[in-house]
Amino acid sequence: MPPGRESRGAGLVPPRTRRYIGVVPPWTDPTPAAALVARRQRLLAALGDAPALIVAGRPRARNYAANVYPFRAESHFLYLVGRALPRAALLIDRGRSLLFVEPPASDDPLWHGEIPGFDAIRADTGVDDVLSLERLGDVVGARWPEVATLPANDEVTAAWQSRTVGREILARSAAKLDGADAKLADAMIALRLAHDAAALAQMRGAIEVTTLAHQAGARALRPGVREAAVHAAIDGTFLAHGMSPAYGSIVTVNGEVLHNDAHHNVVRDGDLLLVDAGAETAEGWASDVTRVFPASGRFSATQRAIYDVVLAANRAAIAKVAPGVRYRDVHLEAGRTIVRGLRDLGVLRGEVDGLVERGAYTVFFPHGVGHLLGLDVHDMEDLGDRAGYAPGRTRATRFGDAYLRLDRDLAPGMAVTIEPGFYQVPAILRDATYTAAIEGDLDRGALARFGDVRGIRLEDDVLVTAAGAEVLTRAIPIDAAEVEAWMRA
Ligand SMILES: [Mn+2]
Repeated sequence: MPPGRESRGAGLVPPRTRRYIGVVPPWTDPTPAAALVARRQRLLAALGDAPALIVAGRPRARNYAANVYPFRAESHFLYLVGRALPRAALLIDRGRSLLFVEPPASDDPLWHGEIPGFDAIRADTGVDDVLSLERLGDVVGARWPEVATLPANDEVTAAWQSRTVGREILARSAAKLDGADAKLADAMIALRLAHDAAALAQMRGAIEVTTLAHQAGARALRPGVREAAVHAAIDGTFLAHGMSPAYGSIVTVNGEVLHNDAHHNVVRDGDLLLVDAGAETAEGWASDVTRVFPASGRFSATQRAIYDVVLAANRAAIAKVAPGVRYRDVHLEAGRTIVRGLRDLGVLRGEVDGLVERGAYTVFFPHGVGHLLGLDVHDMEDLGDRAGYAPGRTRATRFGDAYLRLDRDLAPGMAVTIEPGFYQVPAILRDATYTAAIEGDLDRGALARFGDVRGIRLEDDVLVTAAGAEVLTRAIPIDAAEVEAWMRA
């Protein structure tokens, strides 16, 4: 459905009437203790008597120890504890949840203000008890070999955690999960694949701020500005609402560079600006949205033609999202729609089926149609493909399809992105490795007419529901005419 006024979600006032940066910001409430208790109980039920330790991780130094990057706790810890407590560890054992935290140093109140006491943390998180981290060894005793853990985010942190908690914690890069660790990972995956109401409240909050951010970016855009100015409007909106970027915001006139992190280019009249930016709440819940804006405020005819092909792929893929549908088939539906659209524009020749079989879409759409979304923008990819790929399924070997990050049967409560694209990547188009299979079907003269389109990606966040799908990002205009109107608003 086009994102008209009537299609906006309950509680979302149309952005035109809601310019409340610095007035009454939508500030996502912390996940209530009762919801955290319920998550831990579900994990307990899955693990039985097996003890599990989930660590928060530690702040990482930028240069010297006292100057650290903003602390971002491990996502499994955030899922179960909801608060970013540096160096803390949650022990699930014998039916109880024990949270071990580092007691404040005597001069911490000087540098950091008053620190919440153990009782306050217990009430806030609903754990059975909060204890000093140094007691963890005594509580676990001789049972360390039985305690399951999950890999930490780097080797330094893993080594630090191992020393602190008393058993080896694997660095993510070296992780080969087995035994109790694998069982814990699978239990966490099962829990986190189906988002509960509290998770969805966080994600909806992130999306609401992302909506404001994209609009702020669209309003900052005009010929002559630098990408950096639009980037600042977007990330500034996240910060103004107590959130942060869920990943490095992509704001670029070179949309064909998939993960472009440069922001120095001056935007010219006639450019398209690709914006892939999503907010993350204080608890780590993410959104992930891509839109494409014409610098002049109007798409050219050629830009509009390709835009509508990508939009058709976005809509066809979303229309396919429903419980029981294999996500790979959603990806293929997007690819097929891209092929049909390019054939109708004369860029490709021949039958759609044959073109799809030969991978014609991968030349222009060389990535997967999306991924899981939740606490991580690629949710649970800290566990590799264990979360994204159902047991027995593995990545395709063909270029393009091999980048598909998710191949599960969809189920209610899953959140996924749908993000087809069209890119003219010189490194692909000039290399027969990628184009040989379709060279005879590719009209390069026709393609050249679309030279003012370097990259277009249209990404929505979609919740799988019992009835089918809910587009969580529907308040962000995607229809080309509505995007143009939004820029003028
Ligand atoms: Mn994405």
